Amino acid sequence: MNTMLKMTVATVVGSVAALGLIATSGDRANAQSINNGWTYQYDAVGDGSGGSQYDIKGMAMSVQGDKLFVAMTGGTPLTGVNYASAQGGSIGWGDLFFNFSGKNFNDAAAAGQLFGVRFASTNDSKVGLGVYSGVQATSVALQNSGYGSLDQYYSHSAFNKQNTQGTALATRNAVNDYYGGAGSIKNVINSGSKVSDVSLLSAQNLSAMGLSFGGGAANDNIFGFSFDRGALPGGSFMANVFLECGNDAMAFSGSSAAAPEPTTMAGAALGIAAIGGLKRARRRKQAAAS
Ligand SMILES: [Ca+2]
Ligand SMILES: [Ca+2]
Repeated sequence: MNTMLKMTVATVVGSVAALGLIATSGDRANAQSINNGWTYQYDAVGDGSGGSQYDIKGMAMSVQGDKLFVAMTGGTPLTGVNYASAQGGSIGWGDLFFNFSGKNFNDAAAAGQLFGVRFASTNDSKVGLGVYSGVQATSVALQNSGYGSLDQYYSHSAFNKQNTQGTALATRNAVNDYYGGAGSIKNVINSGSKVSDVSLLSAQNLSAMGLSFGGGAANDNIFGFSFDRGALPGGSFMANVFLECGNDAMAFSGSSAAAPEPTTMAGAALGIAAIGGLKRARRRKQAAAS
């Protein structure tokens, strides 16, 4: 390998390292790796206050190409359940949050490290559809005939059980540790910077992609969405969604590789251009010598 080529490769590798793109081990023990296929996690059945139409059953994720796909299933339709006294006339899904910081939910938001996705056009989120960084969250639970706090939800003995936030936060203690205990249920984005559009997917779209929820989640409402994988960092994360009323919720613990950064692609392209230049120079030299 000639000196110039060595320098080019070293520069590209150096840029990748400097950008933090080399995968680091996650700090969440139960994070499942998100790859081409679907990774499924399930929520407790029967922990939806108000009955089956407020019972979240499961969530799945997949990384394909430059997109992250998310699928959800439960008794609540994407457009919510009609409810006259609720804000907007319906009680539906809140926004989906992503936290790669290793901090709890509130600390991640305070540090500007929380991401959020508004995917439900009829919910009471404070931002438009899309993916947001630097997210601050707020509660719309009381405007949707819901719960003032997690403690209020758990005061019903029927809901004070395992996996009320799925297997990612399997106990009430784990839930309190993650969300910061007795405060309001922060279930929608209040503010943030938009970093990607979101594309909605029907159950048929998802089925064609091989999605198949198991067990009690198979026959519920199924919907999903995708967005630019580069909108989120790589590594281990905790994602979570509450219904607008806080009647049910689910967390999802995963790990995904960072998307290739455009700057790295530019660096690689420069490297290839440099190699091309060397070859052309060598050919000219050979031509001149012959
Ligand atoms: Ca549930
Ligand atoms: Ca739940």
